[in-house]
Amino acid sequence: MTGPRIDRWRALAEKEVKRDPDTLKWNTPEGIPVKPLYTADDLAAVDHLDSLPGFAPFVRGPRATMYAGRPWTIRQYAGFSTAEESNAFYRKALAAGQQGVSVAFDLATHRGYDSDHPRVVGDVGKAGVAIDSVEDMKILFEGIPLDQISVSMTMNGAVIPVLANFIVTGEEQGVPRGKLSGTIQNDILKEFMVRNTYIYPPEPSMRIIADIIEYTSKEMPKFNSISISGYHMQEAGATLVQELAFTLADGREYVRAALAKGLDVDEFAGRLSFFFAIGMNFFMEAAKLRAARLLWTRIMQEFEPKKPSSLMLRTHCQTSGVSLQEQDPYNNIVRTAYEALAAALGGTQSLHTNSFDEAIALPTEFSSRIARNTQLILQHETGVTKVVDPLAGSYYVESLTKELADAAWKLMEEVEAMGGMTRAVNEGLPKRLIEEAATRKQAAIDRGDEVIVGVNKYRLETEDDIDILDIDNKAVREAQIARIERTRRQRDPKRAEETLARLREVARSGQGNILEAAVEAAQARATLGEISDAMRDVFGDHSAVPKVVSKVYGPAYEGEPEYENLVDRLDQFASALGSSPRIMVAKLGQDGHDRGAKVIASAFGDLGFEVIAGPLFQTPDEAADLAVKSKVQVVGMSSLAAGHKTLAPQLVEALKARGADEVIVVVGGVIPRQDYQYLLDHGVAAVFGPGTNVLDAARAVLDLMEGKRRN
Ligand code: DCA
Repeated sequence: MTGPRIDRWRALAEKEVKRDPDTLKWNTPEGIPVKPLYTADDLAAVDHLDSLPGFAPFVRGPRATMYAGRPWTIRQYAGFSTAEESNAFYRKALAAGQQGVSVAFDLATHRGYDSDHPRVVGDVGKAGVAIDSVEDMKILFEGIPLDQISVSMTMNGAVIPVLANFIVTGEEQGVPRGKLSGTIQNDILKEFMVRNTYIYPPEPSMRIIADIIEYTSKEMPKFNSISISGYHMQEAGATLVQELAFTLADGREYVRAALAKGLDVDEFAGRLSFFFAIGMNFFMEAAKLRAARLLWTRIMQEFEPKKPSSLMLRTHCQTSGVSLQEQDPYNNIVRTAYEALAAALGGTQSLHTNSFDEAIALPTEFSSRIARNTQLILQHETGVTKVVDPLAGSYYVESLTKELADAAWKLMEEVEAMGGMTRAVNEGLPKRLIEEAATRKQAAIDRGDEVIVGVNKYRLETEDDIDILDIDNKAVREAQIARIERTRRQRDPKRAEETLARLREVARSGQGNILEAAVEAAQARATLGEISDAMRDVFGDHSAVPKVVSKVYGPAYEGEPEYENLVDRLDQFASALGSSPRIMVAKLGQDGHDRGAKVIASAFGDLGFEVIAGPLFQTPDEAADLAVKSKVQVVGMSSLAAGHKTLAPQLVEALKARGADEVIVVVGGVIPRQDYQYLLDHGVAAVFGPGTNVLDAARAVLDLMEGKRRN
């Protein structure tokens, strides 16, 4: 708005705050300047304003009536160690108002290992359900009619055996594959960027995706072949512009891969789906979903589909895991509720709301109930479902929608200039940009520029313990092994071997469909590990070289005495030592979440440590070998997936066995306070739980090193 009215507002605003109102502008982490006031003038440049829901470009929603016609699906993501326990949980949740199932698998399953594999001793049953064969899958869905309840499965690495097992389970339940509804995540590009539960290198991984799209488009018309996911990018620290741009660019790449198989775009485009995170920047998150639909239509128009549904972006959303805090954890209920509201106002098709204890462990029955009820209350009590896209026309939200769309489009153009997303991922561009954003965010939190209630401000003097779920990983593993053995004993070994040989051949020759071959192997009771290995024989394993960004954390602290003092202390310690102190940041087991490890490695490097970034998926013995070879004083083990009680003591023992008792072991990440003493009793020198300020951690590590040198 120009002219005398806005001048009068400026004068009044200046009087109120006693400074230029332009100083009230807030620059979001995306670099989008947010003004204190938006007016009708801000809409002048917005050209999507007169669209309607149900019509391209779908800014206002993919359906004409949206929630007024049918509310979003309440779809809680869960998996508890064993198929029996998970099944009981799903059945109870469905009876209590949940509307779809969403399966979380354990880390061993994700990475294509059977529960009896020696590399996964600490991982079986952690962070989800262990599935070794059709026998487990049948128990998982017992009493859940697969022709009525849609099932989403978060699986990317071992996507072929898991989907094959699901199809065979349906068949054996009497539900033909054509009637199965649901979604498989099947999004490998983001695994290479942030989540790391990949198995094979990028090229064969892209073939697997194209084969799944081909198979489901022909055989399973009600099944969504992929869930193109930005969620894990935001969790790893991406800004919303990065999340939007890289997710849609991934989508474009998958469309190209399917077209390269000779499919017609209208055969499969309507069954592509998306998955976004919803964090705490309330209006920006709602605007992000609107911008995503706008941009997806623009992208899909390039492929000239005939069906309107091919231009439509449909998405699942999950409230943000990283916004959950260990400190004062009931605050998480409030955070999740606001995030859920943003997802609804943005027009999501399906939603998971996190349980308040998920920052530290798998949810309990109590915390799951609150999470589910958060959505039920939103749907039944608040009235938000009664009107389609209620934020439409808001000066602020419409401006944000456009700004986000423009910024994301610009980043997508960069990716296109590199030759598309597979190339960009191979060259490490998205990973680097996301890691820089994550490190910048950590510095902003550590400095207190970004306030987190109960963590870096308004912290409680004492925290009460909350009840958390503890998994007896050993018992779960033993039970799984017994069942695998039984399955192997009871199957026709010749048939299992023949189907695996056929799968190997389809993988090798490039002729035929990999999923089709795997379905036969699953029918013959080949296990998940055997099916994965048949493809490993042909495709090999992907291994990434860990890279750490530098000079992002340090510059954010330029000139701050607290930071400079620590740098000086480290400098003095290095002089006394004769070299920079060396720390190895280790990731053990099949837990691929490495945001925390990367941020620590980057910040410690800027402070003056020499940092050795260990590769992902090491065993304790491999990590100890690398620590000894690298002559480190400290190993910092980062754990986000509950394997710490098994893996940390094994690491301590492995170091001892190599005569490296003097190496200090510290553990950081998602460690419940209840476990601290156990770790300290087993040779760990310090534990840094969620919300630890990085400078505090560095100071503590330096104290430990100085103590060791004095003794
Ligand atoms: N009026 C009439 N019908 C409607 C309306 C409406 N207002 N809104 C939705 N529907 C229909 C849909 O067309 C759909 O039927 P169809 O499959 O035959 O087309 C059905 O109701 C279900 O609605 P939909 O919006 O597709 O919701 P979901 O089945 O829950 O699917 C989706 C959501 C995002 C597409 C899916 O990929 C999904 O569930 N993802 C979850 C991923 C996940 O859980 N990840 C875990 C991390």
